[in-house]
Amino acid sequence: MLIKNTRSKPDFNCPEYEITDESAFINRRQLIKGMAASGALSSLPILAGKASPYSTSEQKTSEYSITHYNNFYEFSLSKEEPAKKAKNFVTNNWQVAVEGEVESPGVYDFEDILKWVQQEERIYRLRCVEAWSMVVPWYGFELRQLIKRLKPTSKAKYVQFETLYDPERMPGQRRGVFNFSSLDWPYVEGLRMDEAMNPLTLMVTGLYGKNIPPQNGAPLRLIVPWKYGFKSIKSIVKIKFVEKQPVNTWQKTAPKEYGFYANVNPDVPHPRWSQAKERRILSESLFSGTRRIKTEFLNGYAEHVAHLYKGMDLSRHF
Ligand SMILES: Nc1nc2c(c(=O)[nH]1)N[C@H]1C(S)=C(S)[C@@H](COP(=O)(O)O)O[C@H]1N2
Ligand SMILES: [Mo]
Repeated sequence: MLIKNTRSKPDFNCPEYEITDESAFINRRQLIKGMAASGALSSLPILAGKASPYSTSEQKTSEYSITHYNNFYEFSLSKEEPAKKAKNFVTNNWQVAVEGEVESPGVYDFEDILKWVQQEERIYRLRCVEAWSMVVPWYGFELRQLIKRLKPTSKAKYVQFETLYDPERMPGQRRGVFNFSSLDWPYVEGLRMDEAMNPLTLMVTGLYGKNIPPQNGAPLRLIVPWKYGFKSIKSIVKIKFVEKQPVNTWQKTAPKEYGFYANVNPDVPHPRWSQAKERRILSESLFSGTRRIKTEFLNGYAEHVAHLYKGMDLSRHF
């Protein structure tokens, strides 16, 4: 189910994107030869831009599992329910407020933000703190493109994000009979400025060649692939540049169990369970289509981001 949206679909030349690196390389060489002959070399960067050095070549999780096994507490506490309960979540005329230590504060139309940035497909791992993981062909843009455009001031040390608060449209935000609601809304997350500026940090608008479905965080969500899934906040309506480290929702809910950094780390156990292994969900079956594998430090992205945490005690800054 795809929400009807005025914005154009991601324009992949090959939506399946199934070609291997090797065949892409061969095709590219043949193309270069062909283009050199025809004198059309100038069109090459379009092709080169498609093979992101950040993408993994691991087997992708099925589109069905990615869109039917979700964590989205604004809709439900169960993982099967968000797909059903978010089905009619309409994201037309979405706006994003930009606040705080920034030269260009304001309320921006999502459609306009898309005009400022360059979008591309990247295949990233998503690793939940509950020890399941997926490999997802995301589509979106580097957060740093947006940050550069908004021009934070020198006081901005962190970026804070907020999800929509609208109990009418998000049933998980309504209070029950005991006036109890699962989390303190709105859902808040944050990154240190250098983490936000890292090229791996994506603002996601699509997956599997389609607009991102509501249960995965339409129309705009964060993906920080070296951190546990809860950092990757969905359905963003506010971006605030701040001086002090924000308190994120899970840290506020259970400070002994969840910290600000939430870097994937097999050597730092969660207080109630080991984090050394994960269950990779691949096919549509959550029972047979999974594989138990070792979790990698920084979710396998250490070469790109380990330098951000040099000299920090990662068991203390969990
Ligand atoms: N606003 C909001 N963002 C959220 C969550 C949530 O409940 N609300 N869940 C987080 C968690 S715990 C995970 S693992 C990922 C799941 O993303 P997915 O459903 O696209 O796989 O979203 C994260 N972003
Ligand atoms: Mo998660």
